[in-house]
Amino acid sequence: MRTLLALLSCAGLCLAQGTVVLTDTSWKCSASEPAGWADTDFDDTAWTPAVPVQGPDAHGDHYKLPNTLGFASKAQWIWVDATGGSKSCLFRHTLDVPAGWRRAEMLYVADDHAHVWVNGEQADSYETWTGQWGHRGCAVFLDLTPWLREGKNVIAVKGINDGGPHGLGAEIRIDGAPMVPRLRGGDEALPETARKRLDELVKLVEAPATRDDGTKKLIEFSREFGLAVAPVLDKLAAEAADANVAARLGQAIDAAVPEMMPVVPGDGRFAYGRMTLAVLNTHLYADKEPGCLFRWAVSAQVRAHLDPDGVRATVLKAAEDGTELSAERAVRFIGALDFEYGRETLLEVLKARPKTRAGAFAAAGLSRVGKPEDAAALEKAASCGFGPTERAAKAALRTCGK
Ligand SMILES: [Ca+2]
Repeated sequence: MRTLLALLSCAGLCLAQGTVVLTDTSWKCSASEPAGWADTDFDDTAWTPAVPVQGPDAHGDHYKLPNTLGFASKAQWIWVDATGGSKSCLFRHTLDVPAGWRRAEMLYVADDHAHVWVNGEQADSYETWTGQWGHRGCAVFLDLTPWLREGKNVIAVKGINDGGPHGLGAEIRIDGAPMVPRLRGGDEALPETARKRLDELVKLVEAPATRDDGTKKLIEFSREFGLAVAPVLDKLAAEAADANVAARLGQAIDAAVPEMMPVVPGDGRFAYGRMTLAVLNTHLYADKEPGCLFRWAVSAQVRAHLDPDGVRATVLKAAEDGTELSAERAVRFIGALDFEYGRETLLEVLKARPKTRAGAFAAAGLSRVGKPEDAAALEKAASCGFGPTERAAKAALRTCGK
């Protein structure tokens, strides 16, 4: 109990650092792919240290790793060789997870693709073409709680380069400061003027008076509120019957992009961190993005602060009625959002789909926001027969003080 109190006290009073793993020369690499290479007990002593590489940095500050991760991370782009002679690269990193751990997060990005295994189980994939490259926070947020265990763990990643720049970048935190800053109102709340403009924006997106008027205003708003509305603009542009409207939209978006892509350090909050429910819906039901893009998580959190009922209804619908993929994405949103009122949704998904990835991520989410009264559902999930859910449920039970 004393340990628990100390942990809680530290979490509340300071930014606990916990265990932090960054991509750097401590990772091991191989250009060839031996059998069993992602397994925990694979012998990687002959593998070489990862080589820090330039990655896509030459394309501009927007592509630098801190910008793609969304904060001033000290992680480095790494690969098996400096020149990128190898089209694919296997990475391994061994880490010790302390007893009683409760939360584990990974934020990662790759040029061009990555597949992530934890202790031999595939946990996630990253697709560069749906990664919103060059946008602050375009990395994917992966909750590692369903896969980690106390003691020795191995994170294994297969990076694939389609050509040109190459690299993998990641930051992992065990019981560290949450990667998504939590909104609590007060000083962090958006000003009333911004709230009014957001309401106006939502109306424009959902029912513009005329397409031309609506799109013009959307462009103005997009400059102010950032990239969260860009997909809506793209959609409108694609649908515009009037080719001139589409052309003007395209030009306007191109002109606005440099303004809308804040580069780290900038201010502490993502300037594009606003979204509409329509955009959130589009993302939840997208059929390509496998993970939870970090910038969308931040955007959704800001939106959730403004419109908790709207976000809850939108995410809950995807979690309950969607496909396995949309359910997983919805749950991963709630987990990344770290907002307490998502707790009931997580519980519902955990009960309805315990033996799925969505269920595993739901249990993981409860490791952040769970309460003692969740213990019965979590105890049931902790012996459901699906390893990822069982492990995450046990971590959540520790959060709940059980
Ligand atoms: Ca590339």
